[in-house]
Amino acid sequence: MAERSTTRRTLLIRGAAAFGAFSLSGCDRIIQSKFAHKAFANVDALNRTTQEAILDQAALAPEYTRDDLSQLFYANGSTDPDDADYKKMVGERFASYKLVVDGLVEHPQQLSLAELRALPTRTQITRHDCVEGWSCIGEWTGTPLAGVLDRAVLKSAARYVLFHCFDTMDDGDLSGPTPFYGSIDLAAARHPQTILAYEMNGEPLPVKYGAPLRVRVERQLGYKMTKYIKRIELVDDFSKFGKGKGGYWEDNGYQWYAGI
Ligand SMILES: Nc1nc2c(c(=O)[nH]1)N[C@H]1C(S)=C(S)[C@@H](COP(=O)(O)O)O[C@H]1N2
Ligand SMILES: [Mo]
Repeated sequence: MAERSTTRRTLLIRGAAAFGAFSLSGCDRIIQSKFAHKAFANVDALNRTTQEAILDQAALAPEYTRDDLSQLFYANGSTDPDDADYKKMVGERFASYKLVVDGLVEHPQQLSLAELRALPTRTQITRHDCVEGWSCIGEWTGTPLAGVLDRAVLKSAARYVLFHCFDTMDDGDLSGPTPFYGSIDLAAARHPQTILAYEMNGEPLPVKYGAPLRVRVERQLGYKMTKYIKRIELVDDFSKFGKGKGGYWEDNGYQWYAGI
């Protein structure tokens, strides 16, 4: 499948077409988050303030048991990046992978997968809700992002965590491939369920789901769960990245704050 070159329209069509398959795949339509969504559909800044006021950002997302795991977890957006540097890393099973943490930090980091695995571990079984209307339950193992930020020691000006990725998106226009990126604020970054996941369902994170490292931001929608992370940059402002809205999907119309 040419997952990389999908436009929003084809994604939406595919999302709708895929609905029928979910009862078979073990994934389901979003139920709980529907109200929050509809109610705050359009306005961005207002949306964010309102949602932050109404939703308790510190509350934990529900956790499930292994019996609840979706038999088939739907994959969305990039699922097989064909970017040259990424392909090379897949070929060597990410042996030379180093997560870079830099920007507004006192101690920039370069962490291999072995080093990330040696940090405190957290496993959680949670429900992933995609804005297109499907949900799947998966088990994620990784290290809390808060601990990684603490190692790097944030400068006081740091306000957002920006994720730079290996994958690029082809929007079908003449501007060429757009690097995928995403961002969250420090409250989301320090939430106890926000982890840099290197395992899914007890196995090393498959390419489809964001190998070698993706973030889980369990109180927000699927498009905030950035996959294929190569660099984490601490910034005071994200307006100078991409088209300025804080992420690839946000640049294409989705809201920056996607609380559920
Ligand atoms: N790097 C990257 N991260 C991404 C995307 C993407 O295309 N590229 N798609 C997002 C969307 S819209 C969703 S719903 C989830 C899908 O994660 P999954 O493939 O594990 O289901 O990843 C999110 N993170
Ligand atoms: Mo999504």
